[in-house]
Amino acid sequence: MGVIEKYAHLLPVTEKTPRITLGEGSTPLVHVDNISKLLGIELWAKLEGCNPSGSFKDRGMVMAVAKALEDGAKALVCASTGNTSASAAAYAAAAGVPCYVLLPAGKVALGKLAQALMYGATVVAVKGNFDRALEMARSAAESKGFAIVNSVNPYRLWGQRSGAWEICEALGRVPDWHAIPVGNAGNISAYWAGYKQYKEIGRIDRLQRMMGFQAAGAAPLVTGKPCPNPETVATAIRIGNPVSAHLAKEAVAQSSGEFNSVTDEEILAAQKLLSSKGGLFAEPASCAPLAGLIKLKNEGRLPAGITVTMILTGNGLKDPDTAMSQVGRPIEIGDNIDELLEVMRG
Ligand code: AN7
Repeated sequence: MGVIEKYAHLLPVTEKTPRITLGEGSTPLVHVDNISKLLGIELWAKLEGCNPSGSFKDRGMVMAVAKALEDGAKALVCASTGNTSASAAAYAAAAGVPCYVLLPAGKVALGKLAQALMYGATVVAVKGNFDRALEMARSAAESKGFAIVNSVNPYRLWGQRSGAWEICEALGRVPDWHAIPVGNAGNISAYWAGYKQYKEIGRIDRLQRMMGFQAAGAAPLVTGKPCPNPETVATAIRIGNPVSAHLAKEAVAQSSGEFNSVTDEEILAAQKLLSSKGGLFAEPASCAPLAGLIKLKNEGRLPAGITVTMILTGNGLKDPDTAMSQVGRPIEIGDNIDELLEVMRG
């Protein structure tokens, strides 16, 4: 059952809203044993890379596209650092509507680009950063009367609330900390709204601290001002002027949370650790929270024994180039057993 059908009672859907789905949502929440021990906490990872297009974006996209269809939209438009475009293109393909995606030229991970093209979207590479591409997408959507499916579309954040509901259902309570990467700041805002909604209807009895993590080269919510030239290896969160900054600030303030930044080196080290000790391969942006937890632990600011959920927002397969830049190459041998046994001697 997809997000719309499963949570129709909590979402702004009507009987006219088409119950489209590609099987999004209901992603696993797994206890990361080795890294929990390393950090002295109970660390849970929400595997959003298990969504149909490989990222959390599908939860909100299914709602945005369903509502666009309900309203008779002729086409979808988005700007994206990659995952939104992959998700929009997938749902547009299934719904049979044209989709235009604007990407910052040369700054989108290979897997995401392959997806948008394979799903059949019209892909436009803009010589500018994401923030500029989003301005252009909004303006084009308005003049053409097409539906904009970035997180400025309120239905996106509605659908993304479902991640919070699933965490409460899986844990039977809220975590102490909710650790999440922050780019355009929609997801942290959606999770906060989702947790608050669950508290209002009595499904949980308290709320947790919202801990947002940004890349040091694109950390407007940490520095408190827009970043004109964002730069980070975590291209998904290479965003200098988040459209949902106000909502994210509110989430952090209301929950006594924090924004923290981590360097690219810390992000890549966390990605390698998560893969090699946790068996979980997430894209660089998704590893900003783990990098941040490690940093807070080193600074003596990670309380022992707390329960932390971290959202692994995108699949590691999305960005093979960054992964390959960190690891060695396979050991090449001839097709004979002696050479193989030599390798296995260690
Ligand atoms: C893997 O696809 O903005 O703070 O255009 O792909 O809600 O923006 C992606 C963002 C975190 C940040 N992790 O979430 C886009 C885009 C991954 C992401 C984020 C993104 P928001």
